[in-house]
Amino acid sequence: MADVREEEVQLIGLWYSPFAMRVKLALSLKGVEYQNLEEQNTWDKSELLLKSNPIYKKSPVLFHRGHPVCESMIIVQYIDEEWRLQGKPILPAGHVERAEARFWVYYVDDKLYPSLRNHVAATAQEDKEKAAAEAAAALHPLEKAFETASKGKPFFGGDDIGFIDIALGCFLPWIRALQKLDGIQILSDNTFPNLSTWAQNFSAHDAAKVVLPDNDKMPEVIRTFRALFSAA
Ligand SMILES: N[C@@H](CCC(=O)N[C@@H](CS)C(=O)NCC(=O)O)C(=O)O
Repeated sequence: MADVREEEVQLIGLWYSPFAMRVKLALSLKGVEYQNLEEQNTWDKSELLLKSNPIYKKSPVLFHRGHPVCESMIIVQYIDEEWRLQGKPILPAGHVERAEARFWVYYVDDKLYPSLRNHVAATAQEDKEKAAAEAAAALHPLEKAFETASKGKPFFGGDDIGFIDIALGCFLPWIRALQKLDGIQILSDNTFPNLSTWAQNFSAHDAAKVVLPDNDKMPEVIRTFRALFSAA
């Protein structure tokens, strides 16, 4: 079992996990060094993961001074609070804007993520198209929300990546891989002009470039998931 070291920041995650990417991105934005404790895969869970997130048994888990913090966007908030004097704030300054940002992050996980998960699990063409249409439908309110949150700036967070950017942006590698594999557009330029430009800005950001996996490696992950699902 990997050692949890009191003096260090450590992260249990998976390189292809959008949830682990969120935490890595927040740590990168704050300039926090950490030790990556890579899980083998989604199913063969390490003893440390089971012990440190006994309720959900899911990664990512962040250890700070030996203390485990679970749930990706709760971890991002923890990072923003703990390293508030480093980098720019991730959550907006005003409590109304903070509540709005938290609402959209909840929405991303509640509405967009399930349709992407269904798309990954789909093997029949009809199911793929249905899941892609559901994912696109979930993006529509975000296209509008971008205008309000960004106020004409490049990110939901304004001039820099913020809370909503982190939550949504870390699904981009999965969206791009699904589009490439199945040839069905989810985030099309015509339908989502704001989000398409935002996606380019997000992917070109230095912190995101360090954290987001190579686009070429992602389709293979989806093929592996699909092979496992159909075998089950
Ligand atoms: N809501 C969780 C989701 C985390 C999650 O689904 N993690 C996946 C890895 S991508 C996992 O550990 N899956 C194992 C399982 O579902 O049993 C978060 O935001 O951290």
